[in-house]
Amino acid sequence: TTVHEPKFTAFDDNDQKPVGYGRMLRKEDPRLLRGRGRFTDDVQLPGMLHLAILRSPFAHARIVSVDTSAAEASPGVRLVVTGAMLAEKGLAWMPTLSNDVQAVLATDKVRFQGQEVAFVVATDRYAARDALELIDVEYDVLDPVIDVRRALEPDAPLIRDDLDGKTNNHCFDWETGDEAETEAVFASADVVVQEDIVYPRVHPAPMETCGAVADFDPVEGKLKLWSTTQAPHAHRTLYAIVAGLPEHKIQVIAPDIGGGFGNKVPIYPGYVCAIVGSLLTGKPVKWMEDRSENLISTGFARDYIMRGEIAATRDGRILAIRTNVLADHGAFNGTAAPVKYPAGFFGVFTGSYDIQAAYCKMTAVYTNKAPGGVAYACSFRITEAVYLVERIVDCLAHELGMDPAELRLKNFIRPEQFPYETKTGWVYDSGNYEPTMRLAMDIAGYAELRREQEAKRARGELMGIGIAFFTEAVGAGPRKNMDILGLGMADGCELRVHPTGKAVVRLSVKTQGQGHETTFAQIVAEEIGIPPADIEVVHGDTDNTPFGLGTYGSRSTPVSGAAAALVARKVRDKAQLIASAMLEVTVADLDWVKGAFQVKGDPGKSVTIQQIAMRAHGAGDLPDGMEGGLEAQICYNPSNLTYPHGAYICVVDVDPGTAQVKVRRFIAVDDCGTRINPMIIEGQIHGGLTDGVGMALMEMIAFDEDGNCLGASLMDYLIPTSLEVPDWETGYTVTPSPHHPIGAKGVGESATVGSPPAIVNAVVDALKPFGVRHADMPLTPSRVWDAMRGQATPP
Ligand code: MCN
Ligand code: CUN
Repeated sequence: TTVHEPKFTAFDDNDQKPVGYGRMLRKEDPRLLRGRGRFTDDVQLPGMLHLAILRSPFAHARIVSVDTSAAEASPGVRLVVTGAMLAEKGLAWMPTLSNDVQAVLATDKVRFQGQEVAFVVATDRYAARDALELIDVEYDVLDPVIDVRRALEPDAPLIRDDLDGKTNNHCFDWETGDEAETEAVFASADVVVQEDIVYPRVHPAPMETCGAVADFDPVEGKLKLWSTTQAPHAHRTLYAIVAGLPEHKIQVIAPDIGGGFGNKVPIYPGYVCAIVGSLLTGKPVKWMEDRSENLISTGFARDYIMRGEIAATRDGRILAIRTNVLADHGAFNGTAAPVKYPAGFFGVFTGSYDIQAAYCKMTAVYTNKAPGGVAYACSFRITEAVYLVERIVDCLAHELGMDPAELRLKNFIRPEQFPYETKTGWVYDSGNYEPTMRLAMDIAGYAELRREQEAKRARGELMGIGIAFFTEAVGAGPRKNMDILGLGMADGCELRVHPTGKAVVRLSVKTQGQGHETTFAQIVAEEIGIPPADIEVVHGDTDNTPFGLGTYGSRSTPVSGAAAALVARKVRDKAQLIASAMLEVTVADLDWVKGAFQVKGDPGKSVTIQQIAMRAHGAGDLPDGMEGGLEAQICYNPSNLTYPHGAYICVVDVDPGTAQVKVRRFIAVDDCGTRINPMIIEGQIHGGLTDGVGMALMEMIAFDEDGNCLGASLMDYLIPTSLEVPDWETGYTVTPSPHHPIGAKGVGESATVGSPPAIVNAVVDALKPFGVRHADMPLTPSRVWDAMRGQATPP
């Protein structure tokens, strides 16, 4: 099916909402919109103390001494802790999610500006912050390594001298595809195009910064931790391993979260400090970072320097793609990706095209910058992969003098080729690319836009049309290939139907704004016919939900969504047995009509799911051997990822006098398989497209040569508002996933993945009269101005 949704669509009122899938107002909104949300910073406990962190002003420096005496004497201060004190307890270092270690508090050296050096616990936030200024740290400043290329020079200062035997700043090497085969195809190709493409360091900057409240009860021996986490169960197990506490003595609660965008996947030193603070004071301790702390010290995104090469025939048949990547991982490898995938899912850089060979070689290095890398709606680095392939395909179109839409249409994987195994070993489950592309072109009025552009060019006006077509791989596991520190990427789900037919579904994933309280109720409703309003979603509390790996990589719908559908089917199967006893017919004689079982051919004889629920708990007889109750539990291990796709078209106008870029139109056609709640999907797309405008035109975390972060506030790190973005024009196609129980694919990161290349392709297209083939993000007026004058802006 292909449908063009109107720009403005009304949604059904909650009272008349359809059961199951469809547009439905979010169940969480009455709470959130009326200020009744409960975020980590809203947690208030009796006797609670407040924690503040002293951070390094330098990117690279040896710690000579730390004097905390004045801070300890400051009013309200209860505790001051340094790295040396943590080292005595064996807690100065903690494991990262990618088998590296990271300092909780620096002991020997500081390795990036903003690194945690000491913390103060005091009676209020102000007393804690004031005391930070009284801590006297003597630093011996060292030369920092800021440029990723400098990191590999033999005489570059050594950053990770804490690692045994380490003599350079090399972090890891990684490769995928067949080098020799790819070389052979390149050697015999008619046309080879090469371009150096940088995806700069950016930051997810969620509205709510990171924080935690730790409450250790010394009598029970139990730690309760409220924290801004996208993966409560994974965090709990890691705390258990590090702290030596059993998991049942740790309860991780992720309350309402004000945006995560991957920023809330890693375990940050601040969380550990809050736990230590509570252990040492015997009081609850709250830590909330401020905006600058969030921007300078928490998980960044991207920072890939990529050399892209593409080989093709003269008539535009793409043969091979090759890339060489220099990856900046900062001071510690704190990437949150499945362990066997150190570069995340960058391996899908072959995009949506049927090609003969592909190869990628990557070198990752340490630099004196904050750790992170996998964040900002990246689908595990698919943002970088899609940017690379969609930019290099446009470079090829430029060289061949071919229309970029035509070039893409000519090379798409064809529908009959699915499931399609790429040259780097990814099995795309399903796809039908051409209709998606044609729909985007129809909505855009592509041919007419090209005519308009030609007329404008003749008048010296700069208008650009950019296309990006993407395929994503989302929904990690299966657990045999994918794990985080040994924890397999599968998800549990539990469903209980109460006697009156109301239900509770417990999830291991956790929303940060994606609307899970609504959509997971809809999935269950669709399967067992109980209205979504009668289904409560419980999540974000390890004591009250089954184990699972959490929300990131748009895996909630592909993995937990499948679990929710299957657990509901399990309940329905039991309900059917009960119905057959109630109606005195065999199971085979029953039809399921949403919400009730009906005797075949006799619609008058039926029982509703609510009647069945009462019987399951009630006084009457149940079939022989059946236990009472109506509930089930499942752990879903996906057989493959899901592969959503989309076609994006962007129209920009560039002011020839000021080089200012205006995004005039943006058309996004997405295919995420079966659509659970179209309104929520649109919200996800609108948000991701806005992110794309930010990354393409405004956002960059830059550093000066001393390693000072130049994007430490929202005055310097620019994020877009409604003023910078157009009215989004969306459409969709539906190609269900064949292996997902309801055919749904993930969508939460699609727009962030697909929009930056569409916007950059549009700007570069606008600059075609200047002979420009590539310019690096963010395309600020000064960069566009330089590009128009044939100058590359230094990174
Ligand atoms: N959905 C649907 N039909 C589909 C697919 C999804 O109705 N076929 C709905 C889902 O039910 C869910 C939402 O769309 O309510 C997103 O689902 P999914 O694609 O499974 O993604 P996740 O729920 O796993 O969300 C994670 C994803 C990631 S990794 C980032 S980063 C990101 C994103 O979501 N962070 C966000 N979108 C965000 N949106 C908000 N508001 N806040 C964030 O922090
Ligand atoms: Cu890469 S950001 Mo999301 O996967 O949480």
